[in-house]
Amino acid sequence: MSYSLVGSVPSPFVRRIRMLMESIPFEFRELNIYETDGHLELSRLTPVRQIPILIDGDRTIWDSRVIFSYLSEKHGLPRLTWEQENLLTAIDGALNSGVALLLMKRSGIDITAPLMIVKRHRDRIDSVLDFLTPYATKDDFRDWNFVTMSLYSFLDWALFRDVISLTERPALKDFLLTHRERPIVRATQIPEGLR
Ligand SMILES: N[C@@H](CCC(=O)N[C@@H](CS)C(=O)NCC(=O)O)C(=O)O
Repeated sequence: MSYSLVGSVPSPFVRRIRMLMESIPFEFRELNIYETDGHLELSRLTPVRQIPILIDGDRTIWDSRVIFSYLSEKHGLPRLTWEQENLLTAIDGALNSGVALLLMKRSGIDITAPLMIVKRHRDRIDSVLDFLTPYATKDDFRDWNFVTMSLYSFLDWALFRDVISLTERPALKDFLLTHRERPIVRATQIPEGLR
């Protein structure tokens, strides 16, 4: 076995790679990036200081989307269509905004306050969820591929962190229900105790 994946259990960027690697053997190196030791190890591995990181022998790959491309090439995974690339870009936009909101919350910023920075991130998430809703009712989103893995990881994480609500979005709730019982979804579940 050659791969090591460095990341944390709750991170949605890491989770989608763990899902992608369901049938690819790897060692999972868990890192708490918010603790001193974890942060030191992180800065040793990447100047960007973000997880996930994939280590393949002498090669280190940063960024989940690049890791996806790297593994796709090495393992001959199906290429994404340009429409799927756009869907991924939309999901990544929402993910980055979700992470930014969580970091603001942890920095003591009220993320319900009428602040421009908060509104920009919230609006981006809402716009992406509006855009994705019609797809969620189509057969495409019943497939299990990197797009649906990414969407599942985002929605489940954002609900867990109270960054979004799906009360008014039944189609997206149904999307989560469709995939919830998959063995890899269960195996990578965010433990309640991590809250
Ligand atoms: N574009 C990156 C984003 C990864 C990212 O934002 N990871 C978060 C964890 S979910 C992180 O490492 N944050 C570091 C920090 O907050 O200091 C990717 O796709 O891998």
